Amino acid sequence: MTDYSETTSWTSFLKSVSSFSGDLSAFTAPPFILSPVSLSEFSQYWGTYQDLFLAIAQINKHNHEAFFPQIRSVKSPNVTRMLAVLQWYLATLKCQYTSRTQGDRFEKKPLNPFLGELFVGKWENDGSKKDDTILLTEQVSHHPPVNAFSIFNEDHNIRIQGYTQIKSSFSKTLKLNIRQNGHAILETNGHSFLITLPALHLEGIIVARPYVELEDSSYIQSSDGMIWKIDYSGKGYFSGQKNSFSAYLYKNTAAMEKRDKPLFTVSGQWSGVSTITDGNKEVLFSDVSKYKPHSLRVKPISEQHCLESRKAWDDVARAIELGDMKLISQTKSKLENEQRQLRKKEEAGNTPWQNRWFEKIDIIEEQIQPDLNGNTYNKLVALSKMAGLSTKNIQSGQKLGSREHRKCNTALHWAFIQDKWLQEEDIKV
Ligand code: CLR
Repeated sequence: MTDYSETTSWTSFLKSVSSFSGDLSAFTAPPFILSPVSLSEFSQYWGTYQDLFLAIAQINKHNHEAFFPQIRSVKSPNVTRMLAVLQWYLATLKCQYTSRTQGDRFEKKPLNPFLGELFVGKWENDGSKKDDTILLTEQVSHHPPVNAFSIFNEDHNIRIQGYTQIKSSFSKTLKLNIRQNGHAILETNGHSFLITLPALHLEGIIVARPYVELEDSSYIQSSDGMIWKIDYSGKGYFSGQKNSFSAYLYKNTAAMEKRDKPLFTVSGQWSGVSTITDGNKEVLFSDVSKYKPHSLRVKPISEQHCLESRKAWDDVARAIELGDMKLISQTKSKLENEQRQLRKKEEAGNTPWQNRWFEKIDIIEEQIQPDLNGNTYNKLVALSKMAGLSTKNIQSGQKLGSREHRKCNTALHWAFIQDKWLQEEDIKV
């Protein structure tokens, strides 16, 4: 294990961090902390556990009792579906937040996606083409950076779409705090789920071995009324273990606000083992290490479009792998200058960049009505309302009455426009 924390490049990096302005891309970090992978690839973590994802769509009133045989008190398909959603969600957390730090690896600074950058791929399930799950990712904004994604499996009738916009700040103790705006919406067979994005921080920066820990709470609101409240904590908070959580299932938001007894409580490590109890017996809920991760199939670079992430960043990625600082900055500058030229041309010609598969929707101006049978954005409004959460452009999962909610006046959200994908001619998965 190399000790990078003693190097002069790290010490000077730490110095530059103490005068941090909020824009992570502005840093010149030493090569050993640079990742050759773009942040636009992170959307794939939502789909890594295909079996758990597709299982959510299989639950119905005839078969639901077969899903969690160890849990005796599950009586309805809706409760079973909520359990399945949590089980899948916990596995996605493991991917999102620990997959890059297995063994003696540590979190690195991902490449900062350019406007219009795309990352697409598919998970091949039982081999038949119809059964593939498709991933579409688009960098829909550069300032501020916003990454939108859509994952769908037509055959199984399940889809998830969402977007993230991260805000970061360094604390005095050199902890990097990350807040996410955005959400994910899961839809299957007439049921929908609003998933809020957790807050997190990076620890281990001083010793040059950063890793993620989640904090505060996030929610999963179901269109059937039930809601999961998930509380996160790290080592030495209310448990001695890293990646700890407790999730409480309530029959509705009112029961959650009144702190009624939850229908179920699941607790343990989101990156490992968790148990479930209905207040009586406690049994195993999930052991993430037992599930098989499915890898995403991405076309070889030679077959990719120039907007596709791996093709666009190829030279930079290679320079990072070589650890050649000069080559890294040369190749990066080339890409960044091209982007700057493009923006200038757009401005001069009054022809702004066109988003590809996503559209920005102003839910205040369009006065979108809460409607669980409407499109995804009517559902966003309806589910947020059920959960008592704000739909404004603030940190994901904030309450209606929160200070942030009262201070913010915009509610612009990114929506996947399926027709645009159906009409797509240049990009193939
Ligand atoms: C992006 C959205 C994903 C979940 C996710 C996982 C890990 C986060 C990442 C998000 C944002 C960028 C991130 C990363 C871990 C480390 C990295 C915070 C939230 C930062 C930028 C690395 C900084 C390294 C410096 C210390 C050099 O769905």
